[in-house]
Amino acid sequence: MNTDRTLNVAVAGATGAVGIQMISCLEERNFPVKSIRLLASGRSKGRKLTFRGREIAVEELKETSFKGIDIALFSAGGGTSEKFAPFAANDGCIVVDNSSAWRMDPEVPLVVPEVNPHAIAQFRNKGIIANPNCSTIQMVVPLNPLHKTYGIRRIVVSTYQAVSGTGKKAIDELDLQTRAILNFKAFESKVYPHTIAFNCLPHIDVFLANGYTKEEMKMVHETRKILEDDSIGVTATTVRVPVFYGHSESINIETKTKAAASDVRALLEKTTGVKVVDDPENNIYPLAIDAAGQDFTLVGRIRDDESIENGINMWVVADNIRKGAATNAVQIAEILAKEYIGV
Ligand code: 25A
Ligand code: L14
Repeated sequence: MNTDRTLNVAVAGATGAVGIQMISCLEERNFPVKSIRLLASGRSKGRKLTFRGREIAVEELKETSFKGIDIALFSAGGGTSEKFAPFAANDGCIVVDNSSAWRMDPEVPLVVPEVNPHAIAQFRNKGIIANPNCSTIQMVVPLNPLHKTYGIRRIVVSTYQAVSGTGKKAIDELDLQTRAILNFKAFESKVYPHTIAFNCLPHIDVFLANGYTKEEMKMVHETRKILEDDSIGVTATTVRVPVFYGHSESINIETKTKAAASDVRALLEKTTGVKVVDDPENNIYPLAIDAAGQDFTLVGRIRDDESIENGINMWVVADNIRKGAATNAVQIAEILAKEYIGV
């Protein structure tokens, strides 16, 4: 039992799009921080970031950075997590990792607090807890109560993903390209293989041998792991769209027993973390620009799929940097602190 009731925290990848949001979430949610260590690559060493009104210098992430740290939030890319998370865990620090490096390791829990908080207990295996992919998180939050009540047989999902998922450099690329095109100026594509401004790219993360992208297969495997049911069929098409913040998803679900759209709406209205935004007569439905900056998963356009017996369609939107990454990681850290560390 920790009697002093505050923790030493580190953020690895602190200067990135998600890292900066993690720092804000720790502040906003009043996480019990005793000290905070901000880590990034050597490029950012000495840069100053603010936490609770105090300037803190960024340090270079090293194997020895985690001595005396209780919880570390990682968001510095898969390679960095793969290399450094074991050093942190070895020093007794619990890692909440936002990269894809550890998610499918059978010993590492993959957690969305509204769905499978009990899995956090498995942090004891490796000292690591994985934060799921942003597109998976916002999908399982509303689908979990449907699966529990009606049983989900199959999911067909298409995503419309914001550039902020790729990090800061992609936010800059969309901004620069949009301005260049509107001003008839020349521009380059450095982050994505094609122009993202005024375009849609059916390509997120790398292509795999089966013709799907890695992002699409993350949605398949991670959904089954979080809902703890390998029998659920999942097929995904993930698309990058010229939006800065907020991923949108068109989700088609086939259930085992009949779920009418009105039942689904009623169930989702009492689901934690979900806000039903569904009044089409008044042009009200979930929008990326409304989801950005808050933590709810917005669900609307809930309707029966009239082409099959037990089918439902919905449109689901969330802030990919907040609920899709930073907020979810801080929620996990809160449960760890309260229920496992005793703070
Ligand atoms: O490796 P992956 O898996 O392909 O991941 C690629 C990127 O995806 C983002 C994140 O980008 C990641 O680096 N990312 C990962 N998961 C994400 C998620 N779920 C996600 N984005 C959204 N949702 P990012 O730019 O937003 O953040 C990167 C952070 O990681 C730090 N970092 C990188 N390598 C590191 C490292 N920290 C420790 N050790 C390493 N080896 C990075 O710090 C940042 O905090 P930084 O100091 O490298 O970057 C500071 C700023 O410098 C700019 N920059 C980036 N690359 C270069 C660069 N400047 C010059 N040359 C470069 N090559 C950026 O603007 C950055 O903000
Ligand atoms: O967390 O949008 O696995 O480019 C890696 C790709 C996050 C989104 C992850 C993107 C994703 C990212």
